Amino acid sequence: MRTQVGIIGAGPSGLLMSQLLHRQGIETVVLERHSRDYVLARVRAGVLEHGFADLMREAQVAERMDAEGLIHDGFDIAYEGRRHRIDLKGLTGGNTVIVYGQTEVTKDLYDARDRMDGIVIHGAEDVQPHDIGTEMPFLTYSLNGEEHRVDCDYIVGCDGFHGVSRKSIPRDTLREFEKVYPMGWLGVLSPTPPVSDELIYVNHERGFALCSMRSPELSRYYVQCSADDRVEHWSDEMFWEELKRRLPDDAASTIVTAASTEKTIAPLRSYVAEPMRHGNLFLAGDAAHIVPPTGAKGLNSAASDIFYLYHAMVDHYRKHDDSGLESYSERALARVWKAERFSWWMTRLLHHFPGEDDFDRRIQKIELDYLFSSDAAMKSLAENYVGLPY
Ligand code: RFL
Ligand code: PHB
Repeated sequence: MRTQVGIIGAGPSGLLMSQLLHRQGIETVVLERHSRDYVLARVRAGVLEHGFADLMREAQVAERMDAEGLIHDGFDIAYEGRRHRIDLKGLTGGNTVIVYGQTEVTKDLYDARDRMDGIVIHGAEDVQPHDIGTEMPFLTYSLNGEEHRVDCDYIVGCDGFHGVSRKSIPRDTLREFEKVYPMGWLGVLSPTPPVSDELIYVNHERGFALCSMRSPELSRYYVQCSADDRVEHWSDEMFWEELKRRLPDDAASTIVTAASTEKTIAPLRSYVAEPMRHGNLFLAGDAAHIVPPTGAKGLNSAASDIFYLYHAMVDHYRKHDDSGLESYSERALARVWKAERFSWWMTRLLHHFPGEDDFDRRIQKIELDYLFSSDAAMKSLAENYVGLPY
């Protein structure tokens, strides 16, 4: 098979890239290791920056997001039993975020790919990029025991943190930065109305908690757990009890609980690989960088990579202008590092860190006191949360 852009991974990054390029007449083939049902069953992100929402509109996949997504003008941070509102809209001169699940984003992208007869190959095993340092890179994979080859101009690695793309860049040209946090997030999906109209991030002495949602009938809740904890250790009752202990009284007394429909533990990690290009292989999304979920920046940073790379590809094919491709890694990393900083800061601000001493706790307390008392500090939080400009 021959195509213009070979894409590894049919998560949100790969599907969005393929959809945007196809609309500009640029051919793509997407190779995905798992089945479509598996990809669609993953419950992950929930908060979309306004820039991401615009990119969904540009890709013409925003109809359902605009109809069913929940526009959030602010959120609460609960600390020492009190709720402090961060007025995103007021503090940023009118910007907001949209609460719309990653599962729905992925579903909308798949539906759009179907309508345009986009090629997405599922169950592709042993995907391997070759000759990425040359003008004629290609991909190989096996499907139902048969070997296949896709020749292309460029390869885009959208295969997430555990993918093959980043690993195919020579070790001595890749620089990695990593911080692993000594905690995880236990997340539950509950078919109940959210406890509050807006998200509540909780800093509690027993650990962080978060009240989020997917729709007016579907809630998403998290509690901080230890890094080596296991889902099997947590019955639903234990989860609800622990969540209620961490919530402010008004929320704890009104929350509606039910049997969970999904329960997972996510590790907390910051990670960046530089550069995001090697020859004709480009990395995008979780394949190149990871953030702890506290700032809701993972999917949003994947989207900004796609924005830069999509425009660079269009300039290449339409105007024979390669400047966007040349500067892709630098431009993407400049924004990625700001999301890394913000996510690290939010994580430090809101979690209980095992081993922290009295000094660390006082610094955290004063950082929160300062935040709630300073318009400038809240403005900084708000402009990062709604998303820095592309
Ligand atoms: P994905 O979603 O991991 O997709 C990668 C795809 O590549 C496939 N793949 C391969 N295919 C072929 N060959 C191989 N060798 C392959 N290896 C892997 C995989 O099967 C998969 O389909 O990466 P992508 O597309 O870059 O998207 C990134 C986002 O998924 C991620 O950043 C977010 O989910 C992070 N995240 C959040 N981000 C936000 O912006 N806002 C949030 O509110 C938010 N909340 C979260 C989150 C992540 C969480 N977890 C579970 C880590 C909450 C949680 C709990
Ligand atoms: C979610 O709804 O899953 C969610 C929301 C905000 C975050 C992280 C996750 O910061």
